[in-house]
Amino acid sequence: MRRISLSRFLIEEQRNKHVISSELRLLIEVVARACKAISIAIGKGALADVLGGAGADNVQGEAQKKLDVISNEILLEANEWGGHLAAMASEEMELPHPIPNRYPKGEYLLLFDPLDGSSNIDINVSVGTIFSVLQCPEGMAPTEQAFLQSGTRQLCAGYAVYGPTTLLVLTLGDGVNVFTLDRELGSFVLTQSAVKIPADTREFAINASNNRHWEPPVKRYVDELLAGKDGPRGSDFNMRWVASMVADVHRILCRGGIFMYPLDAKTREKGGKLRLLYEANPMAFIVEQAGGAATTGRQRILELEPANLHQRVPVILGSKNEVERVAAYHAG
Ligand code: P6P
Repeated sequence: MRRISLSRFLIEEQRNKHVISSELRLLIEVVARACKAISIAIGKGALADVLGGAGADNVQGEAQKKLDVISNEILLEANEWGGHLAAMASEEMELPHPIPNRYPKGEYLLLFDPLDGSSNIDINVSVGTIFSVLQCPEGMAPTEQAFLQSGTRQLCAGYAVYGPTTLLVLTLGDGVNVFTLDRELGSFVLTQSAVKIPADTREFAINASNNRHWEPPVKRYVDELLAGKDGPRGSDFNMRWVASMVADVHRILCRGGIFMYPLDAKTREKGGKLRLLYEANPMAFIVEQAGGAATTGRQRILELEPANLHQRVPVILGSKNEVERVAAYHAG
């Protein structure tokens, strides 16, 4: 594996394959730099008084962690001056963040969950940043309406996972590549190219405490896995649930698996648990680019037409054959 920097990778993608513009290349580099700063802030933990609650709830009605607010601020400040964005939207902000008039505006829209899985922060479990890039529609003001585009319109999506190592996982619509933060160099270095998710798996991820709330297709699917080699699947299955989507998705990217946060009696009223625009869509784009599949159970996530910025959606993604089986059970 040639050890090239993220910057060189992006320049070569731009020069040789024309998959990105120089403005989009700048956007990705700025986001990557912000993720480095978030990684450093998280790494200080109790030493820098950044753990614990921020003393307020976010637009989702969830108690904000100090690092939720810090990560959000880092991404806003890193991106607002560069001239590449029309606006930004975040899980932590009710409305889109316009680019201040003192800075030039660009053609791209950046959406992010600045710190996903932050309930794990205080127990030192991996968390991450998820981001997605759209084009601002020609002649449209960069208000909420401009962000309401289906996931198939994404130009780029990625996540950083802050774990034993800090990784940046990126797709430009041309496959999935993984970069590892070299802390001595201070830059992300290409460590895995053209990632492929195995089509089959013996590992599933779901919050099993919701079992009594599941719809019949999900209950049937999970019961069959739990029945193991004596059951209809004829194999034993393993279960993992980190409760940090970035960590669970990254495991699936590395060794296969199926991740499920399905619609259930608890989340039905809200439409699901996870957010479409800055969690499900970027992850679905990455998973499909790695040969996996991503569905609500009833339709392909990337084809959903968003109704609002913080819309929630059921998510079933990962190894293609398993995701298709769950979708078939819903259709049946
Ligand atoms: P539960 C984290 O809060 C998150 O949004 C995802 O990262 C994660 O997969 C899910 O919620 C965990 O939800 O209900 O198991 O705590």
